Amino acid sequence: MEKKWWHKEAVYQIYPRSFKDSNGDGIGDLQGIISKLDYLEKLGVRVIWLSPVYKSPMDDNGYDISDYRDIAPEFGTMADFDELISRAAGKGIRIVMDLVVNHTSDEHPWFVESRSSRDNPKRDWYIWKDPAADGGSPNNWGSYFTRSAWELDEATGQYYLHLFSKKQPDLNWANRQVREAVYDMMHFWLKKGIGGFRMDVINMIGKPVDFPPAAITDRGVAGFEHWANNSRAHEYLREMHSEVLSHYDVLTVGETPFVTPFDGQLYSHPDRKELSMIFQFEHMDVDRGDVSELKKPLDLVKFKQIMSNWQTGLEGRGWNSNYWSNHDQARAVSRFGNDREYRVESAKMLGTTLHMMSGTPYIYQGEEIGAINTYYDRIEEYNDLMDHHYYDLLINDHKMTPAEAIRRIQPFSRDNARVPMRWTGGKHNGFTSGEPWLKMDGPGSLIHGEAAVADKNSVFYHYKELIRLRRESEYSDTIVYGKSILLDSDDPLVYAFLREGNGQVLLVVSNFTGDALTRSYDYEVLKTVLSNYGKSGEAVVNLRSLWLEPYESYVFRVR
Ligand code: TEU
Ligand code: CA
Repeated sequence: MEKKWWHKEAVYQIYPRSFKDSNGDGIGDLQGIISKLDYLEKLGVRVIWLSPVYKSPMDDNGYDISDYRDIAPEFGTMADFDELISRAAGKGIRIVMDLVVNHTSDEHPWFVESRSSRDNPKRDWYIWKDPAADGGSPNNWGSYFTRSAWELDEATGQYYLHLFSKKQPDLNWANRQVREAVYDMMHFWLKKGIGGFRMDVINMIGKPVDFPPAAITDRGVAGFEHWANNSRAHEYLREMHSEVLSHYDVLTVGETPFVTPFDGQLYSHPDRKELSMIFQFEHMDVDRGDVSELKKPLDLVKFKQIMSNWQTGLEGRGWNSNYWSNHDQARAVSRFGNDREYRVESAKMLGTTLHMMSGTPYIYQGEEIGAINTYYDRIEEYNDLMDHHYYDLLINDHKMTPAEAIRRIQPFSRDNARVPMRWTGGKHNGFTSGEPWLKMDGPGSLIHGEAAVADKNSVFYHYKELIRLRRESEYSDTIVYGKSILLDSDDPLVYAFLREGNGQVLLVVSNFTGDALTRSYDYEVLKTVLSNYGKSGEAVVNLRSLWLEPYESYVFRVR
């Protein structure tokens, strides 16, 4: 496999609204990010993925864009953005932008024109259909944020498609002018020297020619068999690669719900010239069922099988991107670890497990200090439009009480990750001098950046070491390019795997429980490369009878 700069980096994701507010309006902004570059440099980060900062009515916090070539005033100006790029470059940090082009905002001038009349030249830039014979929606497709994916436009008597909110109409990628407008806009940002793009739901851009009804309606979002991974999405991505991406040395990561490792090969095999890597979602479903279900306990055997299938599935045939959390998911330590008795231990254990895998690891802001979930008791306190949609379904379709509904919203709410970053102790944790846009008090207030940086044993320094091990240690080559071999796949409590290559064998062992355990491995320890209990470097470990403390995790060099 040809080596790429992003193979050995970890990517740090910033959700700008919640990172750092510089002017007291309660909303994070670009100057706030600039003021924290030293912190990121200290962590060792060389790549930042910035969630959208473009001009937007903020119906979905920036994933609804009304001008692709301007910055949202609440985040700053284009001058602030240019300053961010150059200050980051000064520290060797690249900025990867979010590219949201499956849909625009309904306030984007393209859509305003498109909806103005049936014969407007931009009518075909979006997906307009006549009502069904009974006057209802053109088909039964569902949306992530509303019941139907179709919204009637009274003035022109047609429906438009929106796989997300009705303020996020889907672009018609079958129209060559749309694709050219997107490619031009990508060149605009790439010429500023950005490090690449994270592409929002990019596997949904290829819609079928005939818009058939959904047959699978008991899982996913009705219609996904037609609009997720349609062969046209691959066609457009290859065109985008040849017209835009091939001219730059950049990282591209597609966000792609409903994919298997085989889809992963199609999107990320270098010879196919589509993307560098994709975010898969299979492991995000292990503890999560239908909207009406409570959070399930983690089934570690299933979880390992999924991760391992991706590890081996893309070996030599693509590239993985690995994550436990992002701005749409709960906090990793609250979800897969134990955020009460073993917060620090389990946060480090999760970090070790992820960063020792093959593929580019992603760190979501706050994960590096072991930030935890924040639960609200009333739906009014939640900001996320998806929570409000789910609440409506739970109350009105599933006939639940408000208390029953909230119990289902709390563990998975996207607001868990969107609660602003905590930098210091005291009022609003140094995020803002004003009132934060999302309520941030609660037990999580005690966990903040200043405390983490001051404590040599904090999660922060563990992550710093994980980033260093991958990029610039004697184990780099094995961590980045070694083979992955899952051990004891049936073990429901411990996640153990080998990384082999470059004449080395690394053994990673992680206890996923709050109980002490012993396990046996048929290897001899040459060195303890990493421990989350402060035992790095010690050589006297007997793997025939390995004692593991609660959430204990090791990386050994073995033979
Ligand atoms: O997410 C798409 C998506 O699949 C999520 O909305 C999903 O429902 C969520 O992960 C819960 O599991 C992308 C963005 O990441 C998200 O923030 C946007 O809201 C969405 O697209 C629309 O642009
Ligand atoms: Ca601000």
